[in-house]
Amino acid sequence: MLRGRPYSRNIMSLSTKKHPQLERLLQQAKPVTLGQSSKVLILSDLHMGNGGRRDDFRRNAELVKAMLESYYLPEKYSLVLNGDIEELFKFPLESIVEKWGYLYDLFLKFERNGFFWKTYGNHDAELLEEKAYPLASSMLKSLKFHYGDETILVLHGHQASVLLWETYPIVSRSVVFFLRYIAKPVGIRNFSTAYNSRRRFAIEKSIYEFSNQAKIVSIIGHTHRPLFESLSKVDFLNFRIEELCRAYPTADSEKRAAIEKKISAMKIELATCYKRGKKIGLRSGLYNSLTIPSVFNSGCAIGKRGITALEIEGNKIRLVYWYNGKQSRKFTSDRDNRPMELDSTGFSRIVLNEDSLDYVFSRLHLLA
Ligand SMILES: [Mn+2]
Repeated sequence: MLRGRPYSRNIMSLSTKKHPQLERLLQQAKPVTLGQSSKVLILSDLHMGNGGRRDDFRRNAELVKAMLESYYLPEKYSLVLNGDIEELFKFPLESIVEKWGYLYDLFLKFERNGFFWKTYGNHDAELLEEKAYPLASSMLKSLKFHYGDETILVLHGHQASVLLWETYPIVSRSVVFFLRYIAKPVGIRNFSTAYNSRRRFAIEKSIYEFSNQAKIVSIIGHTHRPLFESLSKVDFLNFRIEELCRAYPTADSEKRAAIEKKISAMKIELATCYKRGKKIGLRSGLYNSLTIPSVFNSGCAIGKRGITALEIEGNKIRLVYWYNGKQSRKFTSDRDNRPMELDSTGFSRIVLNEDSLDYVFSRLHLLA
């Protein structure tokens, strides 16, 4: 009668072996317990260079300094830098430390709020072994937050790549050589960050599958594409428009007007996303029908218009966007969130999306 059981268990054990490297990163991750009053900022992909023209970080350096120094540090946040903080494919470490040394001091100050950790990415993998590196004592391969009985794995995400040079430090060293000494003089621009949408999608999909199997939430960076509850901006807009259309028939006239306004704003936003489709990697369809909210991505800190980041505050998780309010257009959020201006800096923060971790894990356990 029970004949079916061992068979299905076999299938299970086969499928967990599909991602041995991710499994190892989960097992060996540094454990950190989160409490109801914990506050954590997760930032990734700063790609700091030497401050010159080819340094993609340069344009947002002031913003990063201001948000860390005047907001997250006094607000008592701990800090996780989730990989690709230095751009070692293009610049030697010494030139980066020389230019951005004051930021290293600032990062380390977050230890007094609780903790400061830095995971390695493919562009800064060398630093795992580098003893003379200013942040050496904070370097990790991955870390895991314990939230009650639940686990949130924080890793850069390149480990899910099938490309050897993105995954293994030894292979990447020859790539570093290629990029620094050959690609640079010849003028191949952004060779290393030219992620096409198929590759991004493959990485997101592996981490999505793995997280669902392990019944954990993963927080990644690497692809530079923000994800909240496994949804990209395009997915999110589609879902929200769908929800609003459903709410419309039963709404009163005042609410209907509000819904109409929201939908037309989101349609414009969506059209803009499709127009920029190639660049942002439109590929979607991680899911058959139901979305399991198991993957979050902090995006990156080298955006032309601003920076995305993830915040955990007690039982809440948020995707936030920081930008220069004097230069960028006013940012609209469907959630009626007002931007918060940071004193007189001209920089603003807006919450793009927020949910409770209890909701996230309930949904994960019900659906995965
Ligand atoms: Mn990366």
